[in-house]
Amino acid sequence: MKTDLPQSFRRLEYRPPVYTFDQVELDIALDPARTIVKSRIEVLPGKSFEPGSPLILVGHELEFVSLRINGEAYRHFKLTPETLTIHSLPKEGKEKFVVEIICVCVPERNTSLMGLYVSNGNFFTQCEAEGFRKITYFLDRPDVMARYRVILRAREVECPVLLSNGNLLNTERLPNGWHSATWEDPFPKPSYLFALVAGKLECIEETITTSSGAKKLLQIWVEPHDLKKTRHAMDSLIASIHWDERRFGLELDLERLMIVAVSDFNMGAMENKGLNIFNTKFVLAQPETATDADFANIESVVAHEYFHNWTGNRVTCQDWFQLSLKEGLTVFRDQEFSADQMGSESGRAVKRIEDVRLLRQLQFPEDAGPMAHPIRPDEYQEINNFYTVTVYEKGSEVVRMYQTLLGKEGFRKGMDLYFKRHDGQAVTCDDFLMAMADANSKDLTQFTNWYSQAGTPRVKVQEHYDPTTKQYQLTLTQSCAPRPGQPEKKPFHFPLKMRLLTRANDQQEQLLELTQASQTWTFDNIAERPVLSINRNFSAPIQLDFEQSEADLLTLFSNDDDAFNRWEAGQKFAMQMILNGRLPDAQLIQAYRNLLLDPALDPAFKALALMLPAESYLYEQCKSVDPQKIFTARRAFRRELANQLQLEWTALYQQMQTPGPFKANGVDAGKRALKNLVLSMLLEASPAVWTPMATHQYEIADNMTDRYAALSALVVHGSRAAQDCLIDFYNRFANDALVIDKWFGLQSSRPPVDGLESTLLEVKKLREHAAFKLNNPNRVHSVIHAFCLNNPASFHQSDGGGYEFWADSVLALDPINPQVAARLARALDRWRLFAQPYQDCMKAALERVSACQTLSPDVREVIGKAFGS
Ligand code: B3K
Ligand code: ZN
Repeated sequence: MKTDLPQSFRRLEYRPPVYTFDQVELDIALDPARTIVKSRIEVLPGKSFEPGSPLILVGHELEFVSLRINGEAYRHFKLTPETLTIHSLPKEGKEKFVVEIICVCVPERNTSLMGLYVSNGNFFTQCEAEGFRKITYFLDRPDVMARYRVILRAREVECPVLLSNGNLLNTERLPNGWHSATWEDPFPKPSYLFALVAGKLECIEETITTSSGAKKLLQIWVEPHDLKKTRHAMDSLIASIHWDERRFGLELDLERLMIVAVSDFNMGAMENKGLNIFNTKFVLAQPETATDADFANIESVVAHEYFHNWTGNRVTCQDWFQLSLKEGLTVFRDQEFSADQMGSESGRAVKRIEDVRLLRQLQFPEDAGPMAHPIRPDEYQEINNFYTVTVYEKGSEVVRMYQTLLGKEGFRKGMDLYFKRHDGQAVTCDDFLMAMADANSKDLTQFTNWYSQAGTPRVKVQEHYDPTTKQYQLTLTQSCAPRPGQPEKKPFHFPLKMRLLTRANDQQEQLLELTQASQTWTFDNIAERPVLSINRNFSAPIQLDFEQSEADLLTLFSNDDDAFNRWEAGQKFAMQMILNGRLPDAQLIQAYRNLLLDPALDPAFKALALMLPAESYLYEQCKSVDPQKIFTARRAFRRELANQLQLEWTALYQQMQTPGPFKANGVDAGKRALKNLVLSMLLEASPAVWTPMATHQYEIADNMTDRYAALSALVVHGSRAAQDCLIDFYNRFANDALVIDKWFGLQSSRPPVDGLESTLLEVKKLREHAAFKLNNPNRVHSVIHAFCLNNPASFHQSDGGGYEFWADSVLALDPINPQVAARLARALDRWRLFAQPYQDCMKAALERVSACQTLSPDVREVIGKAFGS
């Protein structure tokens, strides 16, 4: 049979496993060219078992050596490139039997970074979602949970350190310079949580006491020269452990918890049981080499992986369609943790604003494009394509809505019941919803629509105030555009926080629950026309259609007691002006001035309030996008702001200095954020005066935040001084891969500057640079992804040059690393939204990629869907 159509997996086709595994023993002899994997698996009938069923194991790119059943060589099996099917099983498979398999894999040739691979001479694994099948034949699905005992063998000089999940049972010297370590994980786990690490690594360690009084060993393993950069990650880990005890009553269940850093890694980090593996980017930090943003990201990723120990590992997913069960929930938990770490209400608001900015910049476009999917998708071709901002960030918003609807205590009750019911199980999003509903005796049936419907819902706001009756009426009407495969939508259940702002200040915040297509609320005894503050703290992940007058927006921007909505009003005002090609007028400038001068506001909040909406978010407000027009309007708006507020900038640049030794805390970080935003405004307004100042800041900075910000401002403004500083920067940090990534990224992200050559030309040169490597995801991201996904005005050239570069890059990356290529392939998702000539140029580039006969399933799915809607 000819099957040209890519294979799709469907949620509703889920069947429980025919067989399941009890005890698994792995004996792995590590060799970069030929790793021998011996497995011994105790097999039992599973929920879908029928006598005589064959046992179908999956394997990928493995060399099969031998099979034994119950200790005997066995020949009733069939091998295909992806499966090992064992039939005629003893006793028709009704009783426990033991399968022993020997197979071989080749880590040094594995550039996909899934399964077992080599990085800088050390061995690492990545098994989520389906990487374990690249190590041995297995039931590689999350609903098969087994207990693992692992023997690792390697040459001692090359691999002095041998790590796997759980507890270390013993180590042994072996003949010929080999040695071994035996690890046992007491907790049953799915194969995606398996991990091993071996090589020349060193660690810092701490012993802590958890809430029950137990002592736990924490270790962070890195290459020896990076040891001095691990303190912040360790502090973040300890803080996360204590936070989870306090907030959710969840304690670390392991005797030892290890974090390992690796420089070749497809994503941020991975929560393998007891052995979290991290991209170096999310572990290593020192003030001289990492920015405040890096410090904050490390804190949140360390927390995220730690929190998975309960939400993901102890309770895992039945199948990959349920991914948001663990990811949405764990993102919510890490967001709450980071907010709590900020230490103040305004700090919390800053964190909330950052999270919402990200959602709008990345997730809203995804939800409106050809890859749109509900947080629990119904269909996928390649699961790796579904580790998306929708599953993660919108998933987190959905979890946040439970907390808004049920209150913090109600949410905690739901979490407690979830663990009481499902500890040790592989479950579904429905199970989570039922735990929340049952613990609070609340009917959440309608809430399931958040799991099944894609697209950002819109809520239209209509208000009417009657001065004679003193009544205020609010009508909210919801809608959600059709998405691929979902022509009609059922109404969502929204928690909408709102408050009527009056001069008498006599109205409280309220929570409205919008469940119908349209609903009206009447408020009595409102002495005069109020100003509506709605969707406070972004209580629901929606787009509001609300034609609020500029006067009302200004009132909110100046006075709203909800810090999020205060920020929001400024964004909305600026957005409307930019989209209409207007410059900030005197009243808006005055409002910005007041905000900048308000001593009660956090510097970090001010910095966010002065940041204009991202271009990608502006695109989503248009019917047909002219990227150059939007770029020009946004830049003009910013220039005007820069010019009009020069006096304030100059004063702030001084006031926001943080003298004395560098401190990575939130207060100082906020000051640096504002100071550096101000520096770039000053460079815009009077380059002659401020170029030397920026260069000076670059030179004397004792920390990466200030050094990088000054360099970035010089590069973005096309200052002559930028070139010398770039050379200096490279030479200073030539041995620090993560800093060199910044050097590349900075140049690839430069927006167009009049009189300078295009960033595209620069990026092509960077691709030829001796330090550029196509097989290192961080480096590729810093050059190619930064340009194609994060530099819209340079990427969207009217001659289509950016798209040509994109197509070349996708085709070059795909054979090396399909996941990295597929992520890049997403850069043209929204092609139909663009005006001509952009749209036709994008289509031509997509067609060129699509014509390649050997695309990976990852890229094939993304390109196929781009044409599909
Ligand atoms: N669970 C991992 C992501 C795995 C991605 C596989 N392609 C990281 C995380 O979300 O914590
Ligand atoms: Zn996660």
